[in-house]
Amino acid sequence: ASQYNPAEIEPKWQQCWLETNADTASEDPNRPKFYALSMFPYPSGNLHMGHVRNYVITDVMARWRKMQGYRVLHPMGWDAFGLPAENAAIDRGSHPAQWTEQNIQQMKKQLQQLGLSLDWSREVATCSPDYYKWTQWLFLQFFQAGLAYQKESAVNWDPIDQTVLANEQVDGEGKSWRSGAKVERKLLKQWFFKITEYAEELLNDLEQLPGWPDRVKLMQANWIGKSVGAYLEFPVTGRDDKIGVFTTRPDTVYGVTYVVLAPEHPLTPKVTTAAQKEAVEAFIQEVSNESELERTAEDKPKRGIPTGGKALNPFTGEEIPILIADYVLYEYGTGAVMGVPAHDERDFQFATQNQLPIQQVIVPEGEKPSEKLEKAYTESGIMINSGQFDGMNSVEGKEAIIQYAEKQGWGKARVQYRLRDWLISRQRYWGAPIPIIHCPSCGAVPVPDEDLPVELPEDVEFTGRGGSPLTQLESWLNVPCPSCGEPAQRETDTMDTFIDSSWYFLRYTDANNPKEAFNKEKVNDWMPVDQYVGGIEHAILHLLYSRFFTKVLRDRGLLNCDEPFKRLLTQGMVQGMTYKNPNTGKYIPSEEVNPDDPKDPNTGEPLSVFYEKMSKSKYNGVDPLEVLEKYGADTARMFILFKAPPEKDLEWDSADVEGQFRFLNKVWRLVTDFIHHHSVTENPSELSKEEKDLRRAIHTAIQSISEDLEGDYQFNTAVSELMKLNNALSEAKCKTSPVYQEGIEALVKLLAPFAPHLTEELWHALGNEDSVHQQNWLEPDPEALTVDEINLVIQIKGKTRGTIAVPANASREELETYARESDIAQRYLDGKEVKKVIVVPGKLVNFVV
Ligand code: ANZ
Ligand code: ZN
Repeated sequence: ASQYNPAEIEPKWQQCWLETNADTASEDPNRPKFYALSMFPYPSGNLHMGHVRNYVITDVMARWRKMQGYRVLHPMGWDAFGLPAENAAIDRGSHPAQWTEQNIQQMKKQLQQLGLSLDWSREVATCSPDYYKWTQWLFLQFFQAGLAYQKESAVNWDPIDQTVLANEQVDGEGKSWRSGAKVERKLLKQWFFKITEYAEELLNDLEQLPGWPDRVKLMQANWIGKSVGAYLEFPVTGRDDKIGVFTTRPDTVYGVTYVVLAPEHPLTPKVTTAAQKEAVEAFIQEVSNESELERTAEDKPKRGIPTGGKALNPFTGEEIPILIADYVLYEYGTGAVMGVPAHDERDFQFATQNQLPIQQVIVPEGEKPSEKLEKAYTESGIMINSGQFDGMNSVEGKEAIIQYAEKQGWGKARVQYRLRDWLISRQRYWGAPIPIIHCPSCGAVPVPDEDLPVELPEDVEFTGRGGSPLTQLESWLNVPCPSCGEPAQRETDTMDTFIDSSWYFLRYTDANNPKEAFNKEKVNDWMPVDQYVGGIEHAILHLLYSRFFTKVLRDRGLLNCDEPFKRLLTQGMVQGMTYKNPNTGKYIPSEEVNPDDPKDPNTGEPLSVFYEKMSKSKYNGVDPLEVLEKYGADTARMFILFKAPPEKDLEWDSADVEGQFRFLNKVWRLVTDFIHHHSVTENPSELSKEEKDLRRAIHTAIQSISEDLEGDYQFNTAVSELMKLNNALSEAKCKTSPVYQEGIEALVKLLAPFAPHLTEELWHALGNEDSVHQQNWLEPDPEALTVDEINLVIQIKGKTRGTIAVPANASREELETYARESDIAQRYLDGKEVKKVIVVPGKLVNFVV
């Protein structure tokens, strides 16, 4: 028999599947649908192992569901707008479109080498005008719904990339996620999407998602950040203004000893006295360059100064000072807080530093107020020093204070979300232009539908300075106003690429429609996505934005579903063996290290060896192409699936890759041996014990593998079951029995979603003309699973003396008789008096003597 040669069979079948459109989604209305989706890649140029793992996982699901009789939609595309293309243009002078297109072609070829059952007829690239025409059209849907608006706002400005960054693109140290530059604050007119209008639904509907990891749902809930409390007003002494605050602890309002405004608050200059003016202005200047994170860092001293102004606490009738401080954020709540140092840690710290009075109004149940508080008491308790509310439990006090405030006209109940509106403007070229024309008389006018797409002009220069090249291209910029015809100017901002990826899964359902973003029937037919697979790094933003889009489009009548992704799997990371010099902190490439005695080649110091997420800077990456070349796609797939459950991290291990290659070779030999050497004899009327045992092994494999896939996609245990089945077949004696043939065919079919090329080749070698991937998934035969004999353990005084084979359905009495009459019992009992017999059906009989 010939050798297993993946280099020969893999390209052959890939070509065949492509030519026969084997993976085009069926639209047969009689089949249930299954929409399997991988997060689409950014076309950086090369696939990495993380991509490979992601797509292989989704592919097994797609192939398996198809065998189960589903019509499967399994598409792929490119998240193709974004900074790297533009940076490459600046560095190398290549146009972003060209750079992107080249990368797409290269990565597409690599994807095809993996044997993924993708429907390429639905391929999308977000940078193509056929796609972004609809991104722009959707923007206008938001605009018409009042969900897209412009606002002057302090933004995160990246001084290197010369662009605005979303809050999420600024890391914990206030640096740009991409350029690493220290982010500055700058005032600019920006476009926003009103995601806050959907905050409540985005939070509540997480409950509709039992198929999502709890961790992801928690991250989303925290991001939305719902707080329940009150809005209370403090009149400014000597003015008509009132300072409104948001508080989660209205029950502490009698303990308010000052109020604090964010320095940027519009009331700041109004309440500031002449004596404090200079100091206040200097302070505002200082704070303006601090990032939000710096301002709120817990371990940092809270800085602030008095404005000289005073306000009235309407509850106590006391006059209290108004201060400004950096820890109060203008963008959250009302941008002002009531200071309760006795019961809030930040306020305690601030009051202590600034010699502000501390007034206790809550004590733990059964305790007296302390002489001097050492730290803030932040729990609930009994209200004191609180007028008519004294003695009340503070939990009930919250409600009572809100009611009282409402009656007096001092405030009301309020729910506050941490979520902010989504800043979508980017001062960049390589994105979808925002389809708006600014007219001096009409304001922001939408580009009429028939003029979409607003195409990116090609004749621009990429200098890397001064923001977007679009602002410099007069011929593109100047257009007549669509409404009044007078000279007007195009919006030069492009959209955040997260917008492109917030609806690509909808476009796949009708990817080639030139007239609509997607047809309503088609989108409703395929949506929601049944299984989404991707990295945990998208747990918050991409998923939240996609959920938001889905809800807005539902409310616009464009589709029916509430949630886009029914089930979500966040696959674990692929980690590589990493060598690091613990003294210098330097990572050492593995080629330079002797694995048996890892030492720094430069200094001779011993290295630490561990697994870490693969990355270029750590020299611990494994290039997928090298693995494909050496072993083929099927081995790479098998290793990835076998090595760890999909949601867990995976440690790359070449010995285990080798192991999977050997396993596939065994399958190859087993099946080709069968084809060449064993002709199957007539069907016997009754199966021998051999045959029955083998049949049980076959159907146990069918049952276990189906369960592994059906439950939580436990591919690793499914592969173990496949190995067991392979062993059972190679050890079987009845190689000319029809049962053996059944087993060989079952092995090929069960292995098909995992190793699609090898199984296709073997399936054809077995004499079949159709594809193994079009076969029906197997059902276990309950009759084959029944065991007709079990091994019964015989014990004397609890000590195991041996086992005997007995019918599986024997009764207690029969079991006892079989045991008594067995040679083992005869030998050990040897006439002794049996005091008691313990029978555990299915397991053992114990004689107590
Ligand atoms: C008085 C008070 C007393 C507060 C107390 C807490 C404990 P979350 O849960 O995050 O919503 N706060 C309100 N707006 C703020 C802003 N713009 N910048 C900084 N802090 C702000 O927290 C709400 C609490 O954070 C509010 O309740 C307010 O302090 C503060 F014993 O009011 B609290
Ligand atoms: Zn006009």
